[in-house]
This record gives sequence, structure tokens and C-alpha cells, in this order.
Amino acid sequence: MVQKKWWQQSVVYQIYPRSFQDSNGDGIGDLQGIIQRLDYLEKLGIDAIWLSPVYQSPNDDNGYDISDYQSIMTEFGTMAEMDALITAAKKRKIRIIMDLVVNHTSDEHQWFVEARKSQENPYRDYYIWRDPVDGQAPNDLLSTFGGSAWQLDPVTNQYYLHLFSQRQPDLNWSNPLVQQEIWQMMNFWLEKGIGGFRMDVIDLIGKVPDQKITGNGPNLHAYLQKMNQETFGHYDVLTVGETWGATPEIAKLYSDPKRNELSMVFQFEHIGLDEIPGREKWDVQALDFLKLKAVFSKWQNSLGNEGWNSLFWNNHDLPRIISRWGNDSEMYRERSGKMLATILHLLKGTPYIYQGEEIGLINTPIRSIEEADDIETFNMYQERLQKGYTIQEIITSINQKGRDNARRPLPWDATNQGGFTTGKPWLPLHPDFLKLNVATALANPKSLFYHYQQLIHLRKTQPLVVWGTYREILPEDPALYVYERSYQGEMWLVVANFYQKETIYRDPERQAQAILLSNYEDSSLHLEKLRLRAYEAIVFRLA
Ligand code: TEU
Ligand code: CA
Repeated sequence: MVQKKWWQQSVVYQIYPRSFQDSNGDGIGDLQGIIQRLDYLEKLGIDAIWLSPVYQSPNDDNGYDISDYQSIMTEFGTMAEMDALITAAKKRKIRIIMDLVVNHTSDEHQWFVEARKSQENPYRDYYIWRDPVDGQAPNDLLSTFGGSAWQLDPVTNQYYLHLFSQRQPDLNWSNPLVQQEIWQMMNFWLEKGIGGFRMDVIDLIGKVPDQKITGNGPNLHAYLQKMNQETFGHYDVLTVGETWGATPEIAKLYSDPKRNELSMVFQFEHIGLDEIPGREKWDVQALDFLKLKAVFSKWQNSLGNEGWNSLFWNNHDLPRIISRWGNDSEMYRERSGKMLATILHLLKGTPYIYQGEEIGLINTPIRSIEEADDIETFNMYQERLQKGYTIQEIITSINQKGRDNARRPLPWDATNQGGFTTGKPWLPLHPDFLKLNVATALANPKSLFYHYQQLIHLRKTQPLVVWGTYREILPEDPALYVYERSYQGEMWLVVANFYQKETIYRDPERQAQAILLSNYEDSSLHLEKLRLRAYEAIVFRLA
């Protein structure tokens, strides 16, 4: 019998600290601000907080470029406040999951400052350096953020590898000294009583650049098994790897308990379904809903006891899901948000809620590139201008898929700057914050917030949600997502209309005993001919 883990029964809330709550009026969210808002998270009912990076950083990539893993970013506060956050969260039975970014560091990390001094420097091989080939980069590996993945360092006349920005040099994981440094740092954090790690692009640490292998390299799992043995394997913690290319077979390699690697992974197969295959994320097409259902069902049915699903729509890199696949009009924003939440949170796996998702935040369009912040966006803007795209085409793409959409400060109330800050926010809030804010949501018993709270409550009180089996119904239906969850003789049926157009579900053989949750107050129990209105999502207990 597979041992039951706390993180299988948990709901995780992701905080992007820069945009969560500012406590000192500098317009930047901080640790003290998170401490001040823990009661809100306890009310929502979450069990763990995934904290995007809070370590010292020059913020070239908003904290995903770390210059000191064991000190807190100046704008976010102090190590004492970090310790206070861990303690205050623990009082509320909330664990803190740290963001582990060890594929690369900042170019301001002491290791890189040393490494670039000379080819003989003892830290040189902490990173990946190559001689020019015919005066050019060693090969045509590309950075995720555009351009070559190789940057010439003129002092020592060698190129260093950076799969992300030029200021995020990749660590050389084949160097045992690098591994020792990382184990030491991870144990520093584990000894503080954190609840685990989210592991940034962890599928890349096994890269073999000379063979242009980046993800899923030959030594990747050996590194992770060693990491488990040397650090978190001695603790009862959650470890979730960000693995963009994972298939279910690959996911089992990371999360099969027998392999002693990770608890689970973030896979992104559903996230790519409105992107044109082989093109960049900015090149979108209409979502193929049948494929979305097929991908969910594949993942629900594939892992068995050899792994565990993560469940998410949003994070700090993704556009807001209601704008992307729901309906962010005034009329349907919350209705479609409740539908999206229902179909995700009643699946088998650990759900992750990204800050603001629970009140139905939506994308914030920009009019010009001056309103953007994200390095990925700036690089894409320049690259596409050079390729001849019009400014309007580029701004449209940024408004659809840009990461700033997820990074707008969280509006807490209808006061100045949404109660996020008493100063000037580092990035403007969504202009509708006077209506769309936490206080308004908490004041409305029918708000999306309370729908999330009910979904979490169902997970906490009904073992079927965590442990039940999954079976999809009507996979060919072009508008309905229908699935069963069964456990110890009990059966639930989730029926959701993914679209605005009314549709019918027919299930003449079965009776519904009760409606456990719906996003309409007058949903029908009659399955023989069930009319589903715009985005109507109902959870039935069957007789
Ligand atoms: O993201 C990994 C990653 O590949 C994303 O950058 C993704 O390709 C892109 O955001 C799609 O829009 C992780 C972090 O989540 C991201 O915030 C960092 O920028 C990146 O790694 C580098 O650390
Ligand atoms: Ca602040």
C-alpha cells in the first residue's frame, strides 16, 4: 500500500512576493506584508504557500536570478522576517515551500564574479565555458528569452552558457563542487523547517550543451536521487519539479516513490494547447477543447501508484486563465472562473492556486512596451520588431501571453492602490481594482473566493476527492467536460459546460442524489435531460 502523504491531501497557494502585499510603502511587496495576510490564506483554507524566490537578487528576472541563496532580497526584508514568516505560517498549519532556482545563478553571484576573472579561477568550472568556434558561439543553442544561449565574456575570451537571460549563467551540474554547494544551501533552508521546494526548470540541470541536450539529460535523475539522499530525503516535505517537457512516462521517473526523487512535477501539456506547434508561445490558436479533456484524462489515468499529479491553471509565468480560456467579461468573469476552478479542483492530484486566481483576476492589457516590466517581453519585443512584426501585432501578443499579466499587484480593497501599497506600486494594478479586489470578494457570499473555499473544504472533508478513481464520460462532446470520481462505494459526477452557449447533458440511466456544489443557485438534479447554461458546472453525488 502506497503511504499517504500530507501533500497529497493539500492545496498549495503560490505567492509572487513582489506583488502580494507591501508593508513599508516602497511599492514592492515584502515578507512582512505576507505575514500580515496569513489570516486571509487561513480563511481560504490552503495548506502550503509556494513562495516565488525571495533571495538576494538584482532582479534581472524578478528574483529568478539569485546572487545569494542564503540572504533575503533587500526589498523583501530580512532573514529574521523570513524566520518569522515560517513560524507564523506554521502556527496556522501552513507550510512554506521555497522556490529552488539551481539551474543558474545571477551573474552577480560571488561564484560567477570569481569564475569570470580568469580561466584558472577555482570557480571557473562552476559554470559552462567554451572557446569560440571560428570566432563564433560554440553552437546554435538558443536562450528561452531570445537570441543565442552563449555570451562572450571578453575578459577571458570564452563564451558562457545561459539558457535564460545573459545575466543568468547556467551552473555546471557535472561539477561535484557545485553539487556540494547546492546540498549545503538546501540543508540550510530545510533546517529552518520549510515545507519543501518548488524546483525551477529542474529538467535542465542534466544538460549536455555540446550535444545540444538541454532537458532530460543523461545524468538528470542521478543528480535528483543524490539531491534526495543528501538533503530533503531526510524530511517529510513536498518537492515539485518544474518540467516543461514532461510526458506521463517521464513524470513517473521523477515521482515514482520507489525512485526516491521528487513528490510530483508541474507538467505543461495542457498549457501549450492553444499554441501553434513548433512556434513560440506568442503564436496562438483557438484552444482545442477535446484535446484539453484528453490531456487531463491521460494524466489522470497514467500515473497510478508511480507518481502524483499537480493541478494548475495559473502561475507567475502564465496569462490569467479566465482571460485565456474562460470569459473575462463583467457578466461571466466569476461564473466561468468557478467552472474552471471546479473542473480542476475535483481532479485527482494536488491543486495549486496562484495569487489572485481565487478572486478572479484577469489580464491587464498594455498600450505600449513602456508599460511592460518582464525581460522575456522586452527581448521578444526587440526580436519581433527586427523580424518585421508591427508594434500592434507585438502588443497584442504581449497582452495575450505576457508574464506581466500574472504579476500585477494583488488588489486587497477599494482604497488607494487597492490597499497593496501606500506608495507607488512597482507595476500598476489592474484598472478595475476598485470593483475587483479581495474585500469585495469577501463581502459577497456568492463570490469566486467562497467557491474556492468550498472546493478546498470538499477536498479536506471528502476522501473521494483525494483518493477516488477518475473516469471521463462523453470524451467526444464538444462543449461538456464530464467525469466521475468514485471511492468506497460513493460516486460523484462533475458536469461542466466549458462555453457560454447553453447545452444539454443526457444521463437517463442514473439518478443524482444531491448537488454538492454548483456555480448556479438553481441547477437541476434531473440527469435524464440536464440543461447546462453558460459555464454551468455542477458536482453531483450519485445515488
Ligand atoms: O520558468 C521556466 C520557463 O521556461 C519559463 O520561463 C517559460 O518558458 C516562459 O516563462 C513561458 O512564458 C522558470 C520560472 O518560472 C520563470 O519565472 C523564470 O523566468 C525561468 O524559469 C528562469 O528562471
Ligand atoms: Ca515593501
